[in-house]
Amino acid sequence: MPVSPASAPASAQPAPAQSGVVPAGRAEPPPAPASIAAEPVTASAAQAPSAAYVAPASQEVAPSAAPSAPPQPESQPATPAKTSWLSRLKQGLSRTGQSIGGLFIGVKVDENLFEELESALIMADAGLEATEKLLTALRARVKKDRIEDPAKVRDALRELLADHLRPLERRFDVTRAKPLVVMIAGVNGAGKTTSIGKLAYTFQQQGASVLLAAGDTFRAAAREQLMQWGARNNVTVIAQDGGDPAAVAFDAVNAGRARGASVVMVDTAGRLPTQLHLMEELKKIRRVIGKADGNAPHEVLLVIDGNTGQNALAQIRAFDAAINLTGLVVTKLDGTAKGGTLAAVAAGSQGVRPVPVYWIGVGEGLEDLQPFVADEFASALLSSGQ
Ligand SMILES: Nc1nc2c(ncn2[C@@H]2O[C@H](COP(=O)(O)OP(=O)(O)OP(=O)(O)O)[C@@H](O)[C@H]2O)c(=O)[nH]1
Ligand SMILES: [Mg+2]
Repeated sequence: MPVSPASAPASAQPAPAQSGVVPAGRAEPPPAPASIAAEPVTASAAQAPSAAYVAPASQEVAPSAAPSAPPQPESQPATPAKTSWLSRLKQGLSRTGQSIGGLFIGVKVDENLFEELESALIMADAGLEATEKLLTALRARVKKDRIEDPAKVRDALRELLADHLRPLERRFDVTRAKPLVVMIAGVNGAGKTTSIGKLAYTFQQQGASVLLAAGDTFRAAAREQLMQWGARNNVTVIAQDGGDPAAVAFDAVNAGRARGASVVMVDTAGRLPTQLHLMEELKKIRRVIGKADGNAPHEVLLVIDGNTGQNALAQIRAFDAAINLTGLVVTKLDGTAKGGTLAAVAAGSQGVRPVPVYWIGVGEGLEDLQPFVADEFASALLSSGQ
């Protein structure tokens, strides 16, 4: 659970259930006419005729202060040194016991070292393709440059790994549409809601106004978790008491447009790719968002727990097939994650599309979601943790 807001506005409490809850099994909403889309989503819209798809049930949980007020992270330092999250990443990635960086200490540069490196990369979930590619290039580099110092071999591998990972590096452009509609999906507990909370903070720091949609309508606790993040960041949350997550997403996109929000982020319930009906539901959410705004969702992000290992590839493949991903968020890299998975993604292992990695999560604080930078990641992966 995220930290509770130190001073959650009273209005951030979930409103009581309303009579206008979207009936289960309702047909998909039609595209919203412009006049309807311009309506702000309010609780009173519950009285709207059911034929009109105007936020019949979504509740708006607005922060008590002006939405433009700056976020007030209570327990976070304003600007923690970058070194602090980098060192957390390094520590996290080197804690596996198979630390690749450690292999270079006090050894000779010989075939034995290459073999150890090969095993370590595979153990770190880098996959066969990436491991072979990196080792072949490293052997060639060592030979060509006649490298005899193991530390220099490590530098060479770091460079090769960074080059290998660089195609995954992509800057997230929050201004390329208004509102930029971002749909977030992933398996249970991957860190979706927490990442949305951190991103809300990050986007606000960049001057963007944010609106959140509580598309995880299965659990009241999930809605409340997002509301807490909303209160903490001082942003409005569009939520509904049970009902159809696609309807909440639809309402939120319309609300975002009506009030000129820069970003609308749609949370979704965790699901396994094997739960086919839930994957269908995800496709529906995506489709219905497109009915509220023909170009949306502009970003479709998969959140992956960094500890997932090779199964991450299967997750990416399945979610990509269902909802056409535009980016990844990899969380919990501060823990015991091996981190090599991203090398496997970059290599297109197991038929995965190398989906860009926008952010990596290195902790539970507001500023612990950082842009993925190939150079930094490669350094952390090859650090001996010292
Ligand atoms: N250490 C660490 N913990 C994280 C990170 N990101 C998320 N978590 C924790 O992981 C747990 C699950 O996070 P949620 O955001 O609730 O995950 P979710 O994907 O929304 O979960 P469901 O909605 O239940 O599917 C929480 O305890 C988070 O604090 C991270 O980068 N580092
Ligand atoms: Mg969640």
